[in-house]
Amino acid sequence: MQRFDRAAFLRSLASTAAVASAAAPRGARAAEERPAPDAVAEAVRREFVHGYEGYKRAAWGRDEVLPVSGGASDFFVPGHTFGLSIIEALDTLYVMELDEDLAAGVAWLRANLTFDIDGEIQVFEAIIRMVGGLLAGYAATNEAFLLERARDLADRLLPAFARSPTGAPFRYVNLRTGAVREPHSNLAEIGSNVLEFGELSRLTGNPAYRDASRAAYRAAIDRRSALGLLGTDFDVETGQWIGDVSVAPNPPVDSFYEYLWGGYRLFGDEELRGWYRLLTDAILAHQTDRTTGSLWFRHVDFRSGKPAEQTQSELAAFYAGLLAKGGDRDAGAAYFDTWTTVARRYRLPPEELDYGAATVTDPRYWLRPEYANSAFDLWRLTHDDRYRAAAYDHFLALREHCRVAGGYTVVLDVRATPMTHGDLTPAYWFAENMKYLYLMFATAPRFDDATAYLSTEGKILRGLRR
Ligand code: DMJ
Repeated sequence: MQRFDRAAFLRSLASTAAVASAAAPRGARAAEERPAPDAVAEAVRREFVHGYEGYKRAAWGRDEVLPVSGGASDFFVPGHTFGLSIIEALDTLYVMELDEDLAAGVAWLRANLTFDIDGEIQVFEAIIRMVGGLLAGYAATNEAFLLERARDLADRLLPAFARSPTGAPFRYVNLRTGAVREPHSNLAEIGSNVLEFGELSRLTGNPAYRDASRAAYRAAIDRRSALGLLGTDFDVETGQWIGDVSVAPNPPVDSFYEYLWGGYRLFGDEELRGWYRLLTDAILAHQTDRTTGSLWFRHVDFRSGKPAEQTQSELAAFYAGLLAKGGDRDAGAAYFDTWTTVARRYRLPPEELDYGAATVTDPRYWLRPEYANSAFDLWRLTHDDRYRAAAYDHFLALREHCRVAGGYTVVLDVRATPMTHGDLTPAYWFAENMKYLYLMFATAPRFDDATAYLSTEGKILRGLRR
């Protein structure tokens, strides 16, 4: 395997970071031009409440609200709701001290939430959103039934792992029968579960959940190329990669790496740390692209390293924070600068760009949290005011372009003025965007910054104070 020359990489990065910072327009409101941190936190909290009130009015108990039309939609199983937005909101309500709403949400879940449904569910989304949300809700409230429902759901998801010859999970499972479907999966769906399953194993004393996660990781990582890179899509029945490209850190890979690092941080698992380092070094060695003067991550053939597409998804913006958490702080800062330049140019970061051609390939802004997530991670690590400045600008842009009378909605085209609206508050908005922004500015006595660890869906799995 080719050795990664970390020193040379860091030297090249120093010049990239300088270019990116110089290129980034000033414009960000410095500390003295912004309201005091507590006032910013209060403004963010007000906007979260505005969104949650919209959900309560139009869609209470349904998975997601359509804030423009006043309708509602199901996320997992057509015709069945899990109250997903409530589950996603639990720990946000707790840290923001919205206790009446938290109590009402817990009461709704106690009365209505069941997973004994003859319906198929997407394993990955169920784990990060619902197992994680229920565990964070349990951490916030100590309500035993929330842990019990998380365990019940995880038990119904386990056949997706157990019935796979490789250990990497099938994508869908029937909650009642355990029937599995769709072996063609991808890294994010295979490897974004160790935080929720590990925590569940710790809380219940049953190692089955954590063991399933580690087997899934092994199935993919054992099949890495000689360069130390992984593919993107994977057949969980045959153990073969589908296609030749590594799109990391873009989806559908993204949180695969986030969970390797998180599994080490949460459970002290050194093997996960070793894998994280090995695979991250390969990405830094073979996928970084500084041809535009900013730091991007290029798609490559994972066996040969041959460069492919230069598209970049907004979902990859989380990687700035992950790199910094994992010890590559300069690379994380440079990648965050890249996304700040994008955010300032378009006001909100578009869903996808071709950075080589300097074009927007998908102009939507789907209320994505990844840019705020990285600002939050970098702020927690560095306490450098530039991250608060970027976060505050982002908050103002969100409020200006996504706020509607019924809450917060997705944007169809960030290039239009005014921006054209869709009609959805994705449930993750209640878990992520406003929580990251709030915690960057708030005193938040219920959040222990020193010990806190958040999942890819923004669930505070550790570090809530009761
Ligand atoms: C969220 O569900 C999570 O952040 C996930 O890891 C990636 N995508 C969405 C939001 O964009």
